[in-house]
Amino acid sequence: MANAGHLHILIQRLSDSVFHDEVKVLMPKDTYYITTPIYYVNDVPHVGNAYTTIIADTVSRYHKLKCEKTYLLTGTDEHAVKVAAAAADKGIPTKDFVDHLAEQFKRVWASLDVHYDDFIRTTEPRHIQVVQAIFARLFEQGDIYKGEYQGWYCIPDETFLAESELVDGKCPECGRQVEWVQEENYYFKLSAYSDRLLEYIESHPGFLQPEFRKNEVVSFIKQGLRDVSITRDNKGWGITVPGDDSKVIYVWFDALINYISAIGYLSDEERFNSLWPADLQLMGKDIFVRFHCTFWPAMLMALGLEQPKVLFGHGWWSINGEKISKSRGNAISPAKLAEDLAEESGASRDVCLDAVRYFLAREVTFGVDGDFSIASFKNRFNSDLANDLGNLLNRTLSMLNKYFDGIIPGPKGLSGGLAQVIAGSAKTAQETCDKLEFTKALEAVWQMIGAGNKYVNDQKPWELEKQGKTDELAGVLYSALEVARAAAIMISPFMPATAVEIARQLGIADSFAGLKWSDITAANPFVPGTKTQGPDPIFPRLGTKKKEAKVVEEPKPAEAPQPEKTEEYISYDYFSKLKIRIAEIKSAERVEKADKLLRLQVSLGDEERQIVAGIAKSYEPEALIGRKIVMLTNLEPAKIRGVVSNGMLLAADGADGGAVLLQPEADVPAGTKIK
Ligand code: ME8
Repeated sequence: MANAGHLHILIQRLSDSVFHDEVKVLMPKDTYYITTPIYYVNDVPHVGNAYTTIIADTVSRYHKLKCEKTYLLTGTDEHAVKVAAAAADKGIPTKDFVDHLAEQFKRVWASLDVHYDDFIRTTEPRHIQVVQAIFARLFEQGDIYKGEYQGWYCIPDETFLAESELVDGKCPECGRQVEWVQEENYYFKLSAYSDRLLEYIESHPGFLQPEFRKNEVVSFIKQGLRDVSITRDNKGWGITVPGDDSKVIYVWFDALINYISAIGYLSDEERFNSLWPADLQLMGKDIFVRFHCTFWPAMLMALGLEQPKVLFGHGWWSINGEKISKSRGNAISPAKLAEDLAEESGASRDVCLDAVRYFLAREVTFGVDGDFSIASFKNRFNSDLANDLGNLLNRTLSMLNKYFDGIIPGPKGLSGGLAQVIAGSAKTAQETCDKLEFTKALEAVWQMIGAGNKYVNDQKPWELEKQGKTDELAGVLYSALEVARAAAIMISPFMPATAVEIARQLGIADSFAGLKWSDITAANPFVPGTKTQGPDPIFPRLGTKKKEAKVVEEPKPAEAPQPEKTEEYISYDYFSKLKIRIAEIKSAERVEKADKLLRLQVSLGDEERQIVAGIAKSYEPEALIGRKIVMLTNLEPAKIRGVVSNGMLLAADGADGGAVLLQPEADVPAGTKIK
């Protein structure tokens, strides 16, 4: 261990080099700054971690839509004892292990359409340097001191615990075994901040949300705060104490600092000032009271920094009534859920992912606990998405096709009081989103969608057409289209891909990305003559896999005319998007436990692909090697029975219900285009 003089000099140097006490011109804060917890990299993310991150992404998108600059930070917490233990379990060097998992987290967030602005890893030098500098400074100013720690430590929760806090000798939070720790350690003087913390919380309503959790914090502080041991013996993993290599810094002291190290604290003053204080720090209730509402604010006070505007501790998801846990094998991955749903419903994977995002925001009041069950998820999919939102779009576009060749008439203005309905819904959705009341915001949007559907039912456009009331008919369809457009804007923070798909079908794809929240109520938003696309039902009802089955038109009372059976045409443009090529089969094998499926490796000349094809009943795998087939190459990759299929083999329906392969009449090389 370094001697005291040496330590003092080192600390002095670090502290001097990075602290700028005499702050010069302060740049104003101009960006809405949101953080998620940084997740432990002892495993891949599950629906719980995804929940916080998806909500953070939704909030960020919502503020962007309101034309605010936003900044979303997420990342990984890599120095925990349990992270090193998980690496050791797998026999992988800890650094390699965390590098791999950090990449996994990034991939998962990308697959969930989460757009973060920065991803901080606590093993990055930019973070380590700030943690050490802060340690040095707080040591120097007396907020950190050296002492002997004797007590308990819970590794899963990475928490120091007093004897009196244990329940039946176990961790009060997670109920697991604790380990006895007796070490000379450095302490943070948390006890000195009790009064200031209470005073701050009481004088800043809204600082800790939801309100009922604030009360928990207040009673926790009132029970009396003990100083926190903020180092552990150095066992080869963690940020070392500056000047004392025998110790590493306690993972929570290290981790909390990410919220400021990532945005330029001590390295880029201008950037830091444009972002701090954070507008919203999100986390689950597990790490709310002790860490984020007590330790973190006290650390900020010690550093003389402003407090975040809102610390929000949301509730806990269970799955089918059970705690989410790897050992129970119930840790749902939202991306996998979306893929399974896509396979089951025939909807696109992105839309199914949006359905998961929608469910998480809609099902449970933000702040309280919720239960995730596939049954309730499917229920919402069918009722809210397929029946309400999908139906409004499909029926309107379908009638527009039939009566007006798919061209938006206008400008028509809104009839049936729908202007007020849209304005009212936008107002409520905004007020509630601002208060993080997402269930209420989505309810307001769905009330508007319901009003749009009811309006179409009441106006009976099919009768107006029969009566030759073309102008009125145009007005009705126009109004319904405006409701669909307003819904697309309002849902875009929650369901970004779906919103874009609605915009595409409405023929407004080009302008959609530039729309703002205030455009929800723009007068006559459609350029007359706009050609709509589709309808291409976005949410096929579960249980009706075939997409073309669900253009749900008006309910048909006896007097309603039956829609004519017409061929559904597609434009050449649409067709030209299909990339069909000749492929050559290189290998073929049966897919386990799927008697109709073959896994094929095919060559497209310049690349190899794997596809899954339902031809096992008609062809023996061996007979296929070297055979040329026709393949749709730009179909979204999908997992079929757990096997990735990257393209689709095209075959004719055989008379016996089997498949008949298509073959070019003359030999053409693999990769040849078909048009
Ligand atoms: O605590 N329901 O990381 P962590 C809802 N590294 N949210 C859940 C959840 C569930 N069942 N399970 C997890 C850590 N979460 C520290 C944080 S921050 C400076 C350091 C979410 O990987 C929720 O946000 O254990 C919770 O707070 C977080 O994941 C815990 O992630």
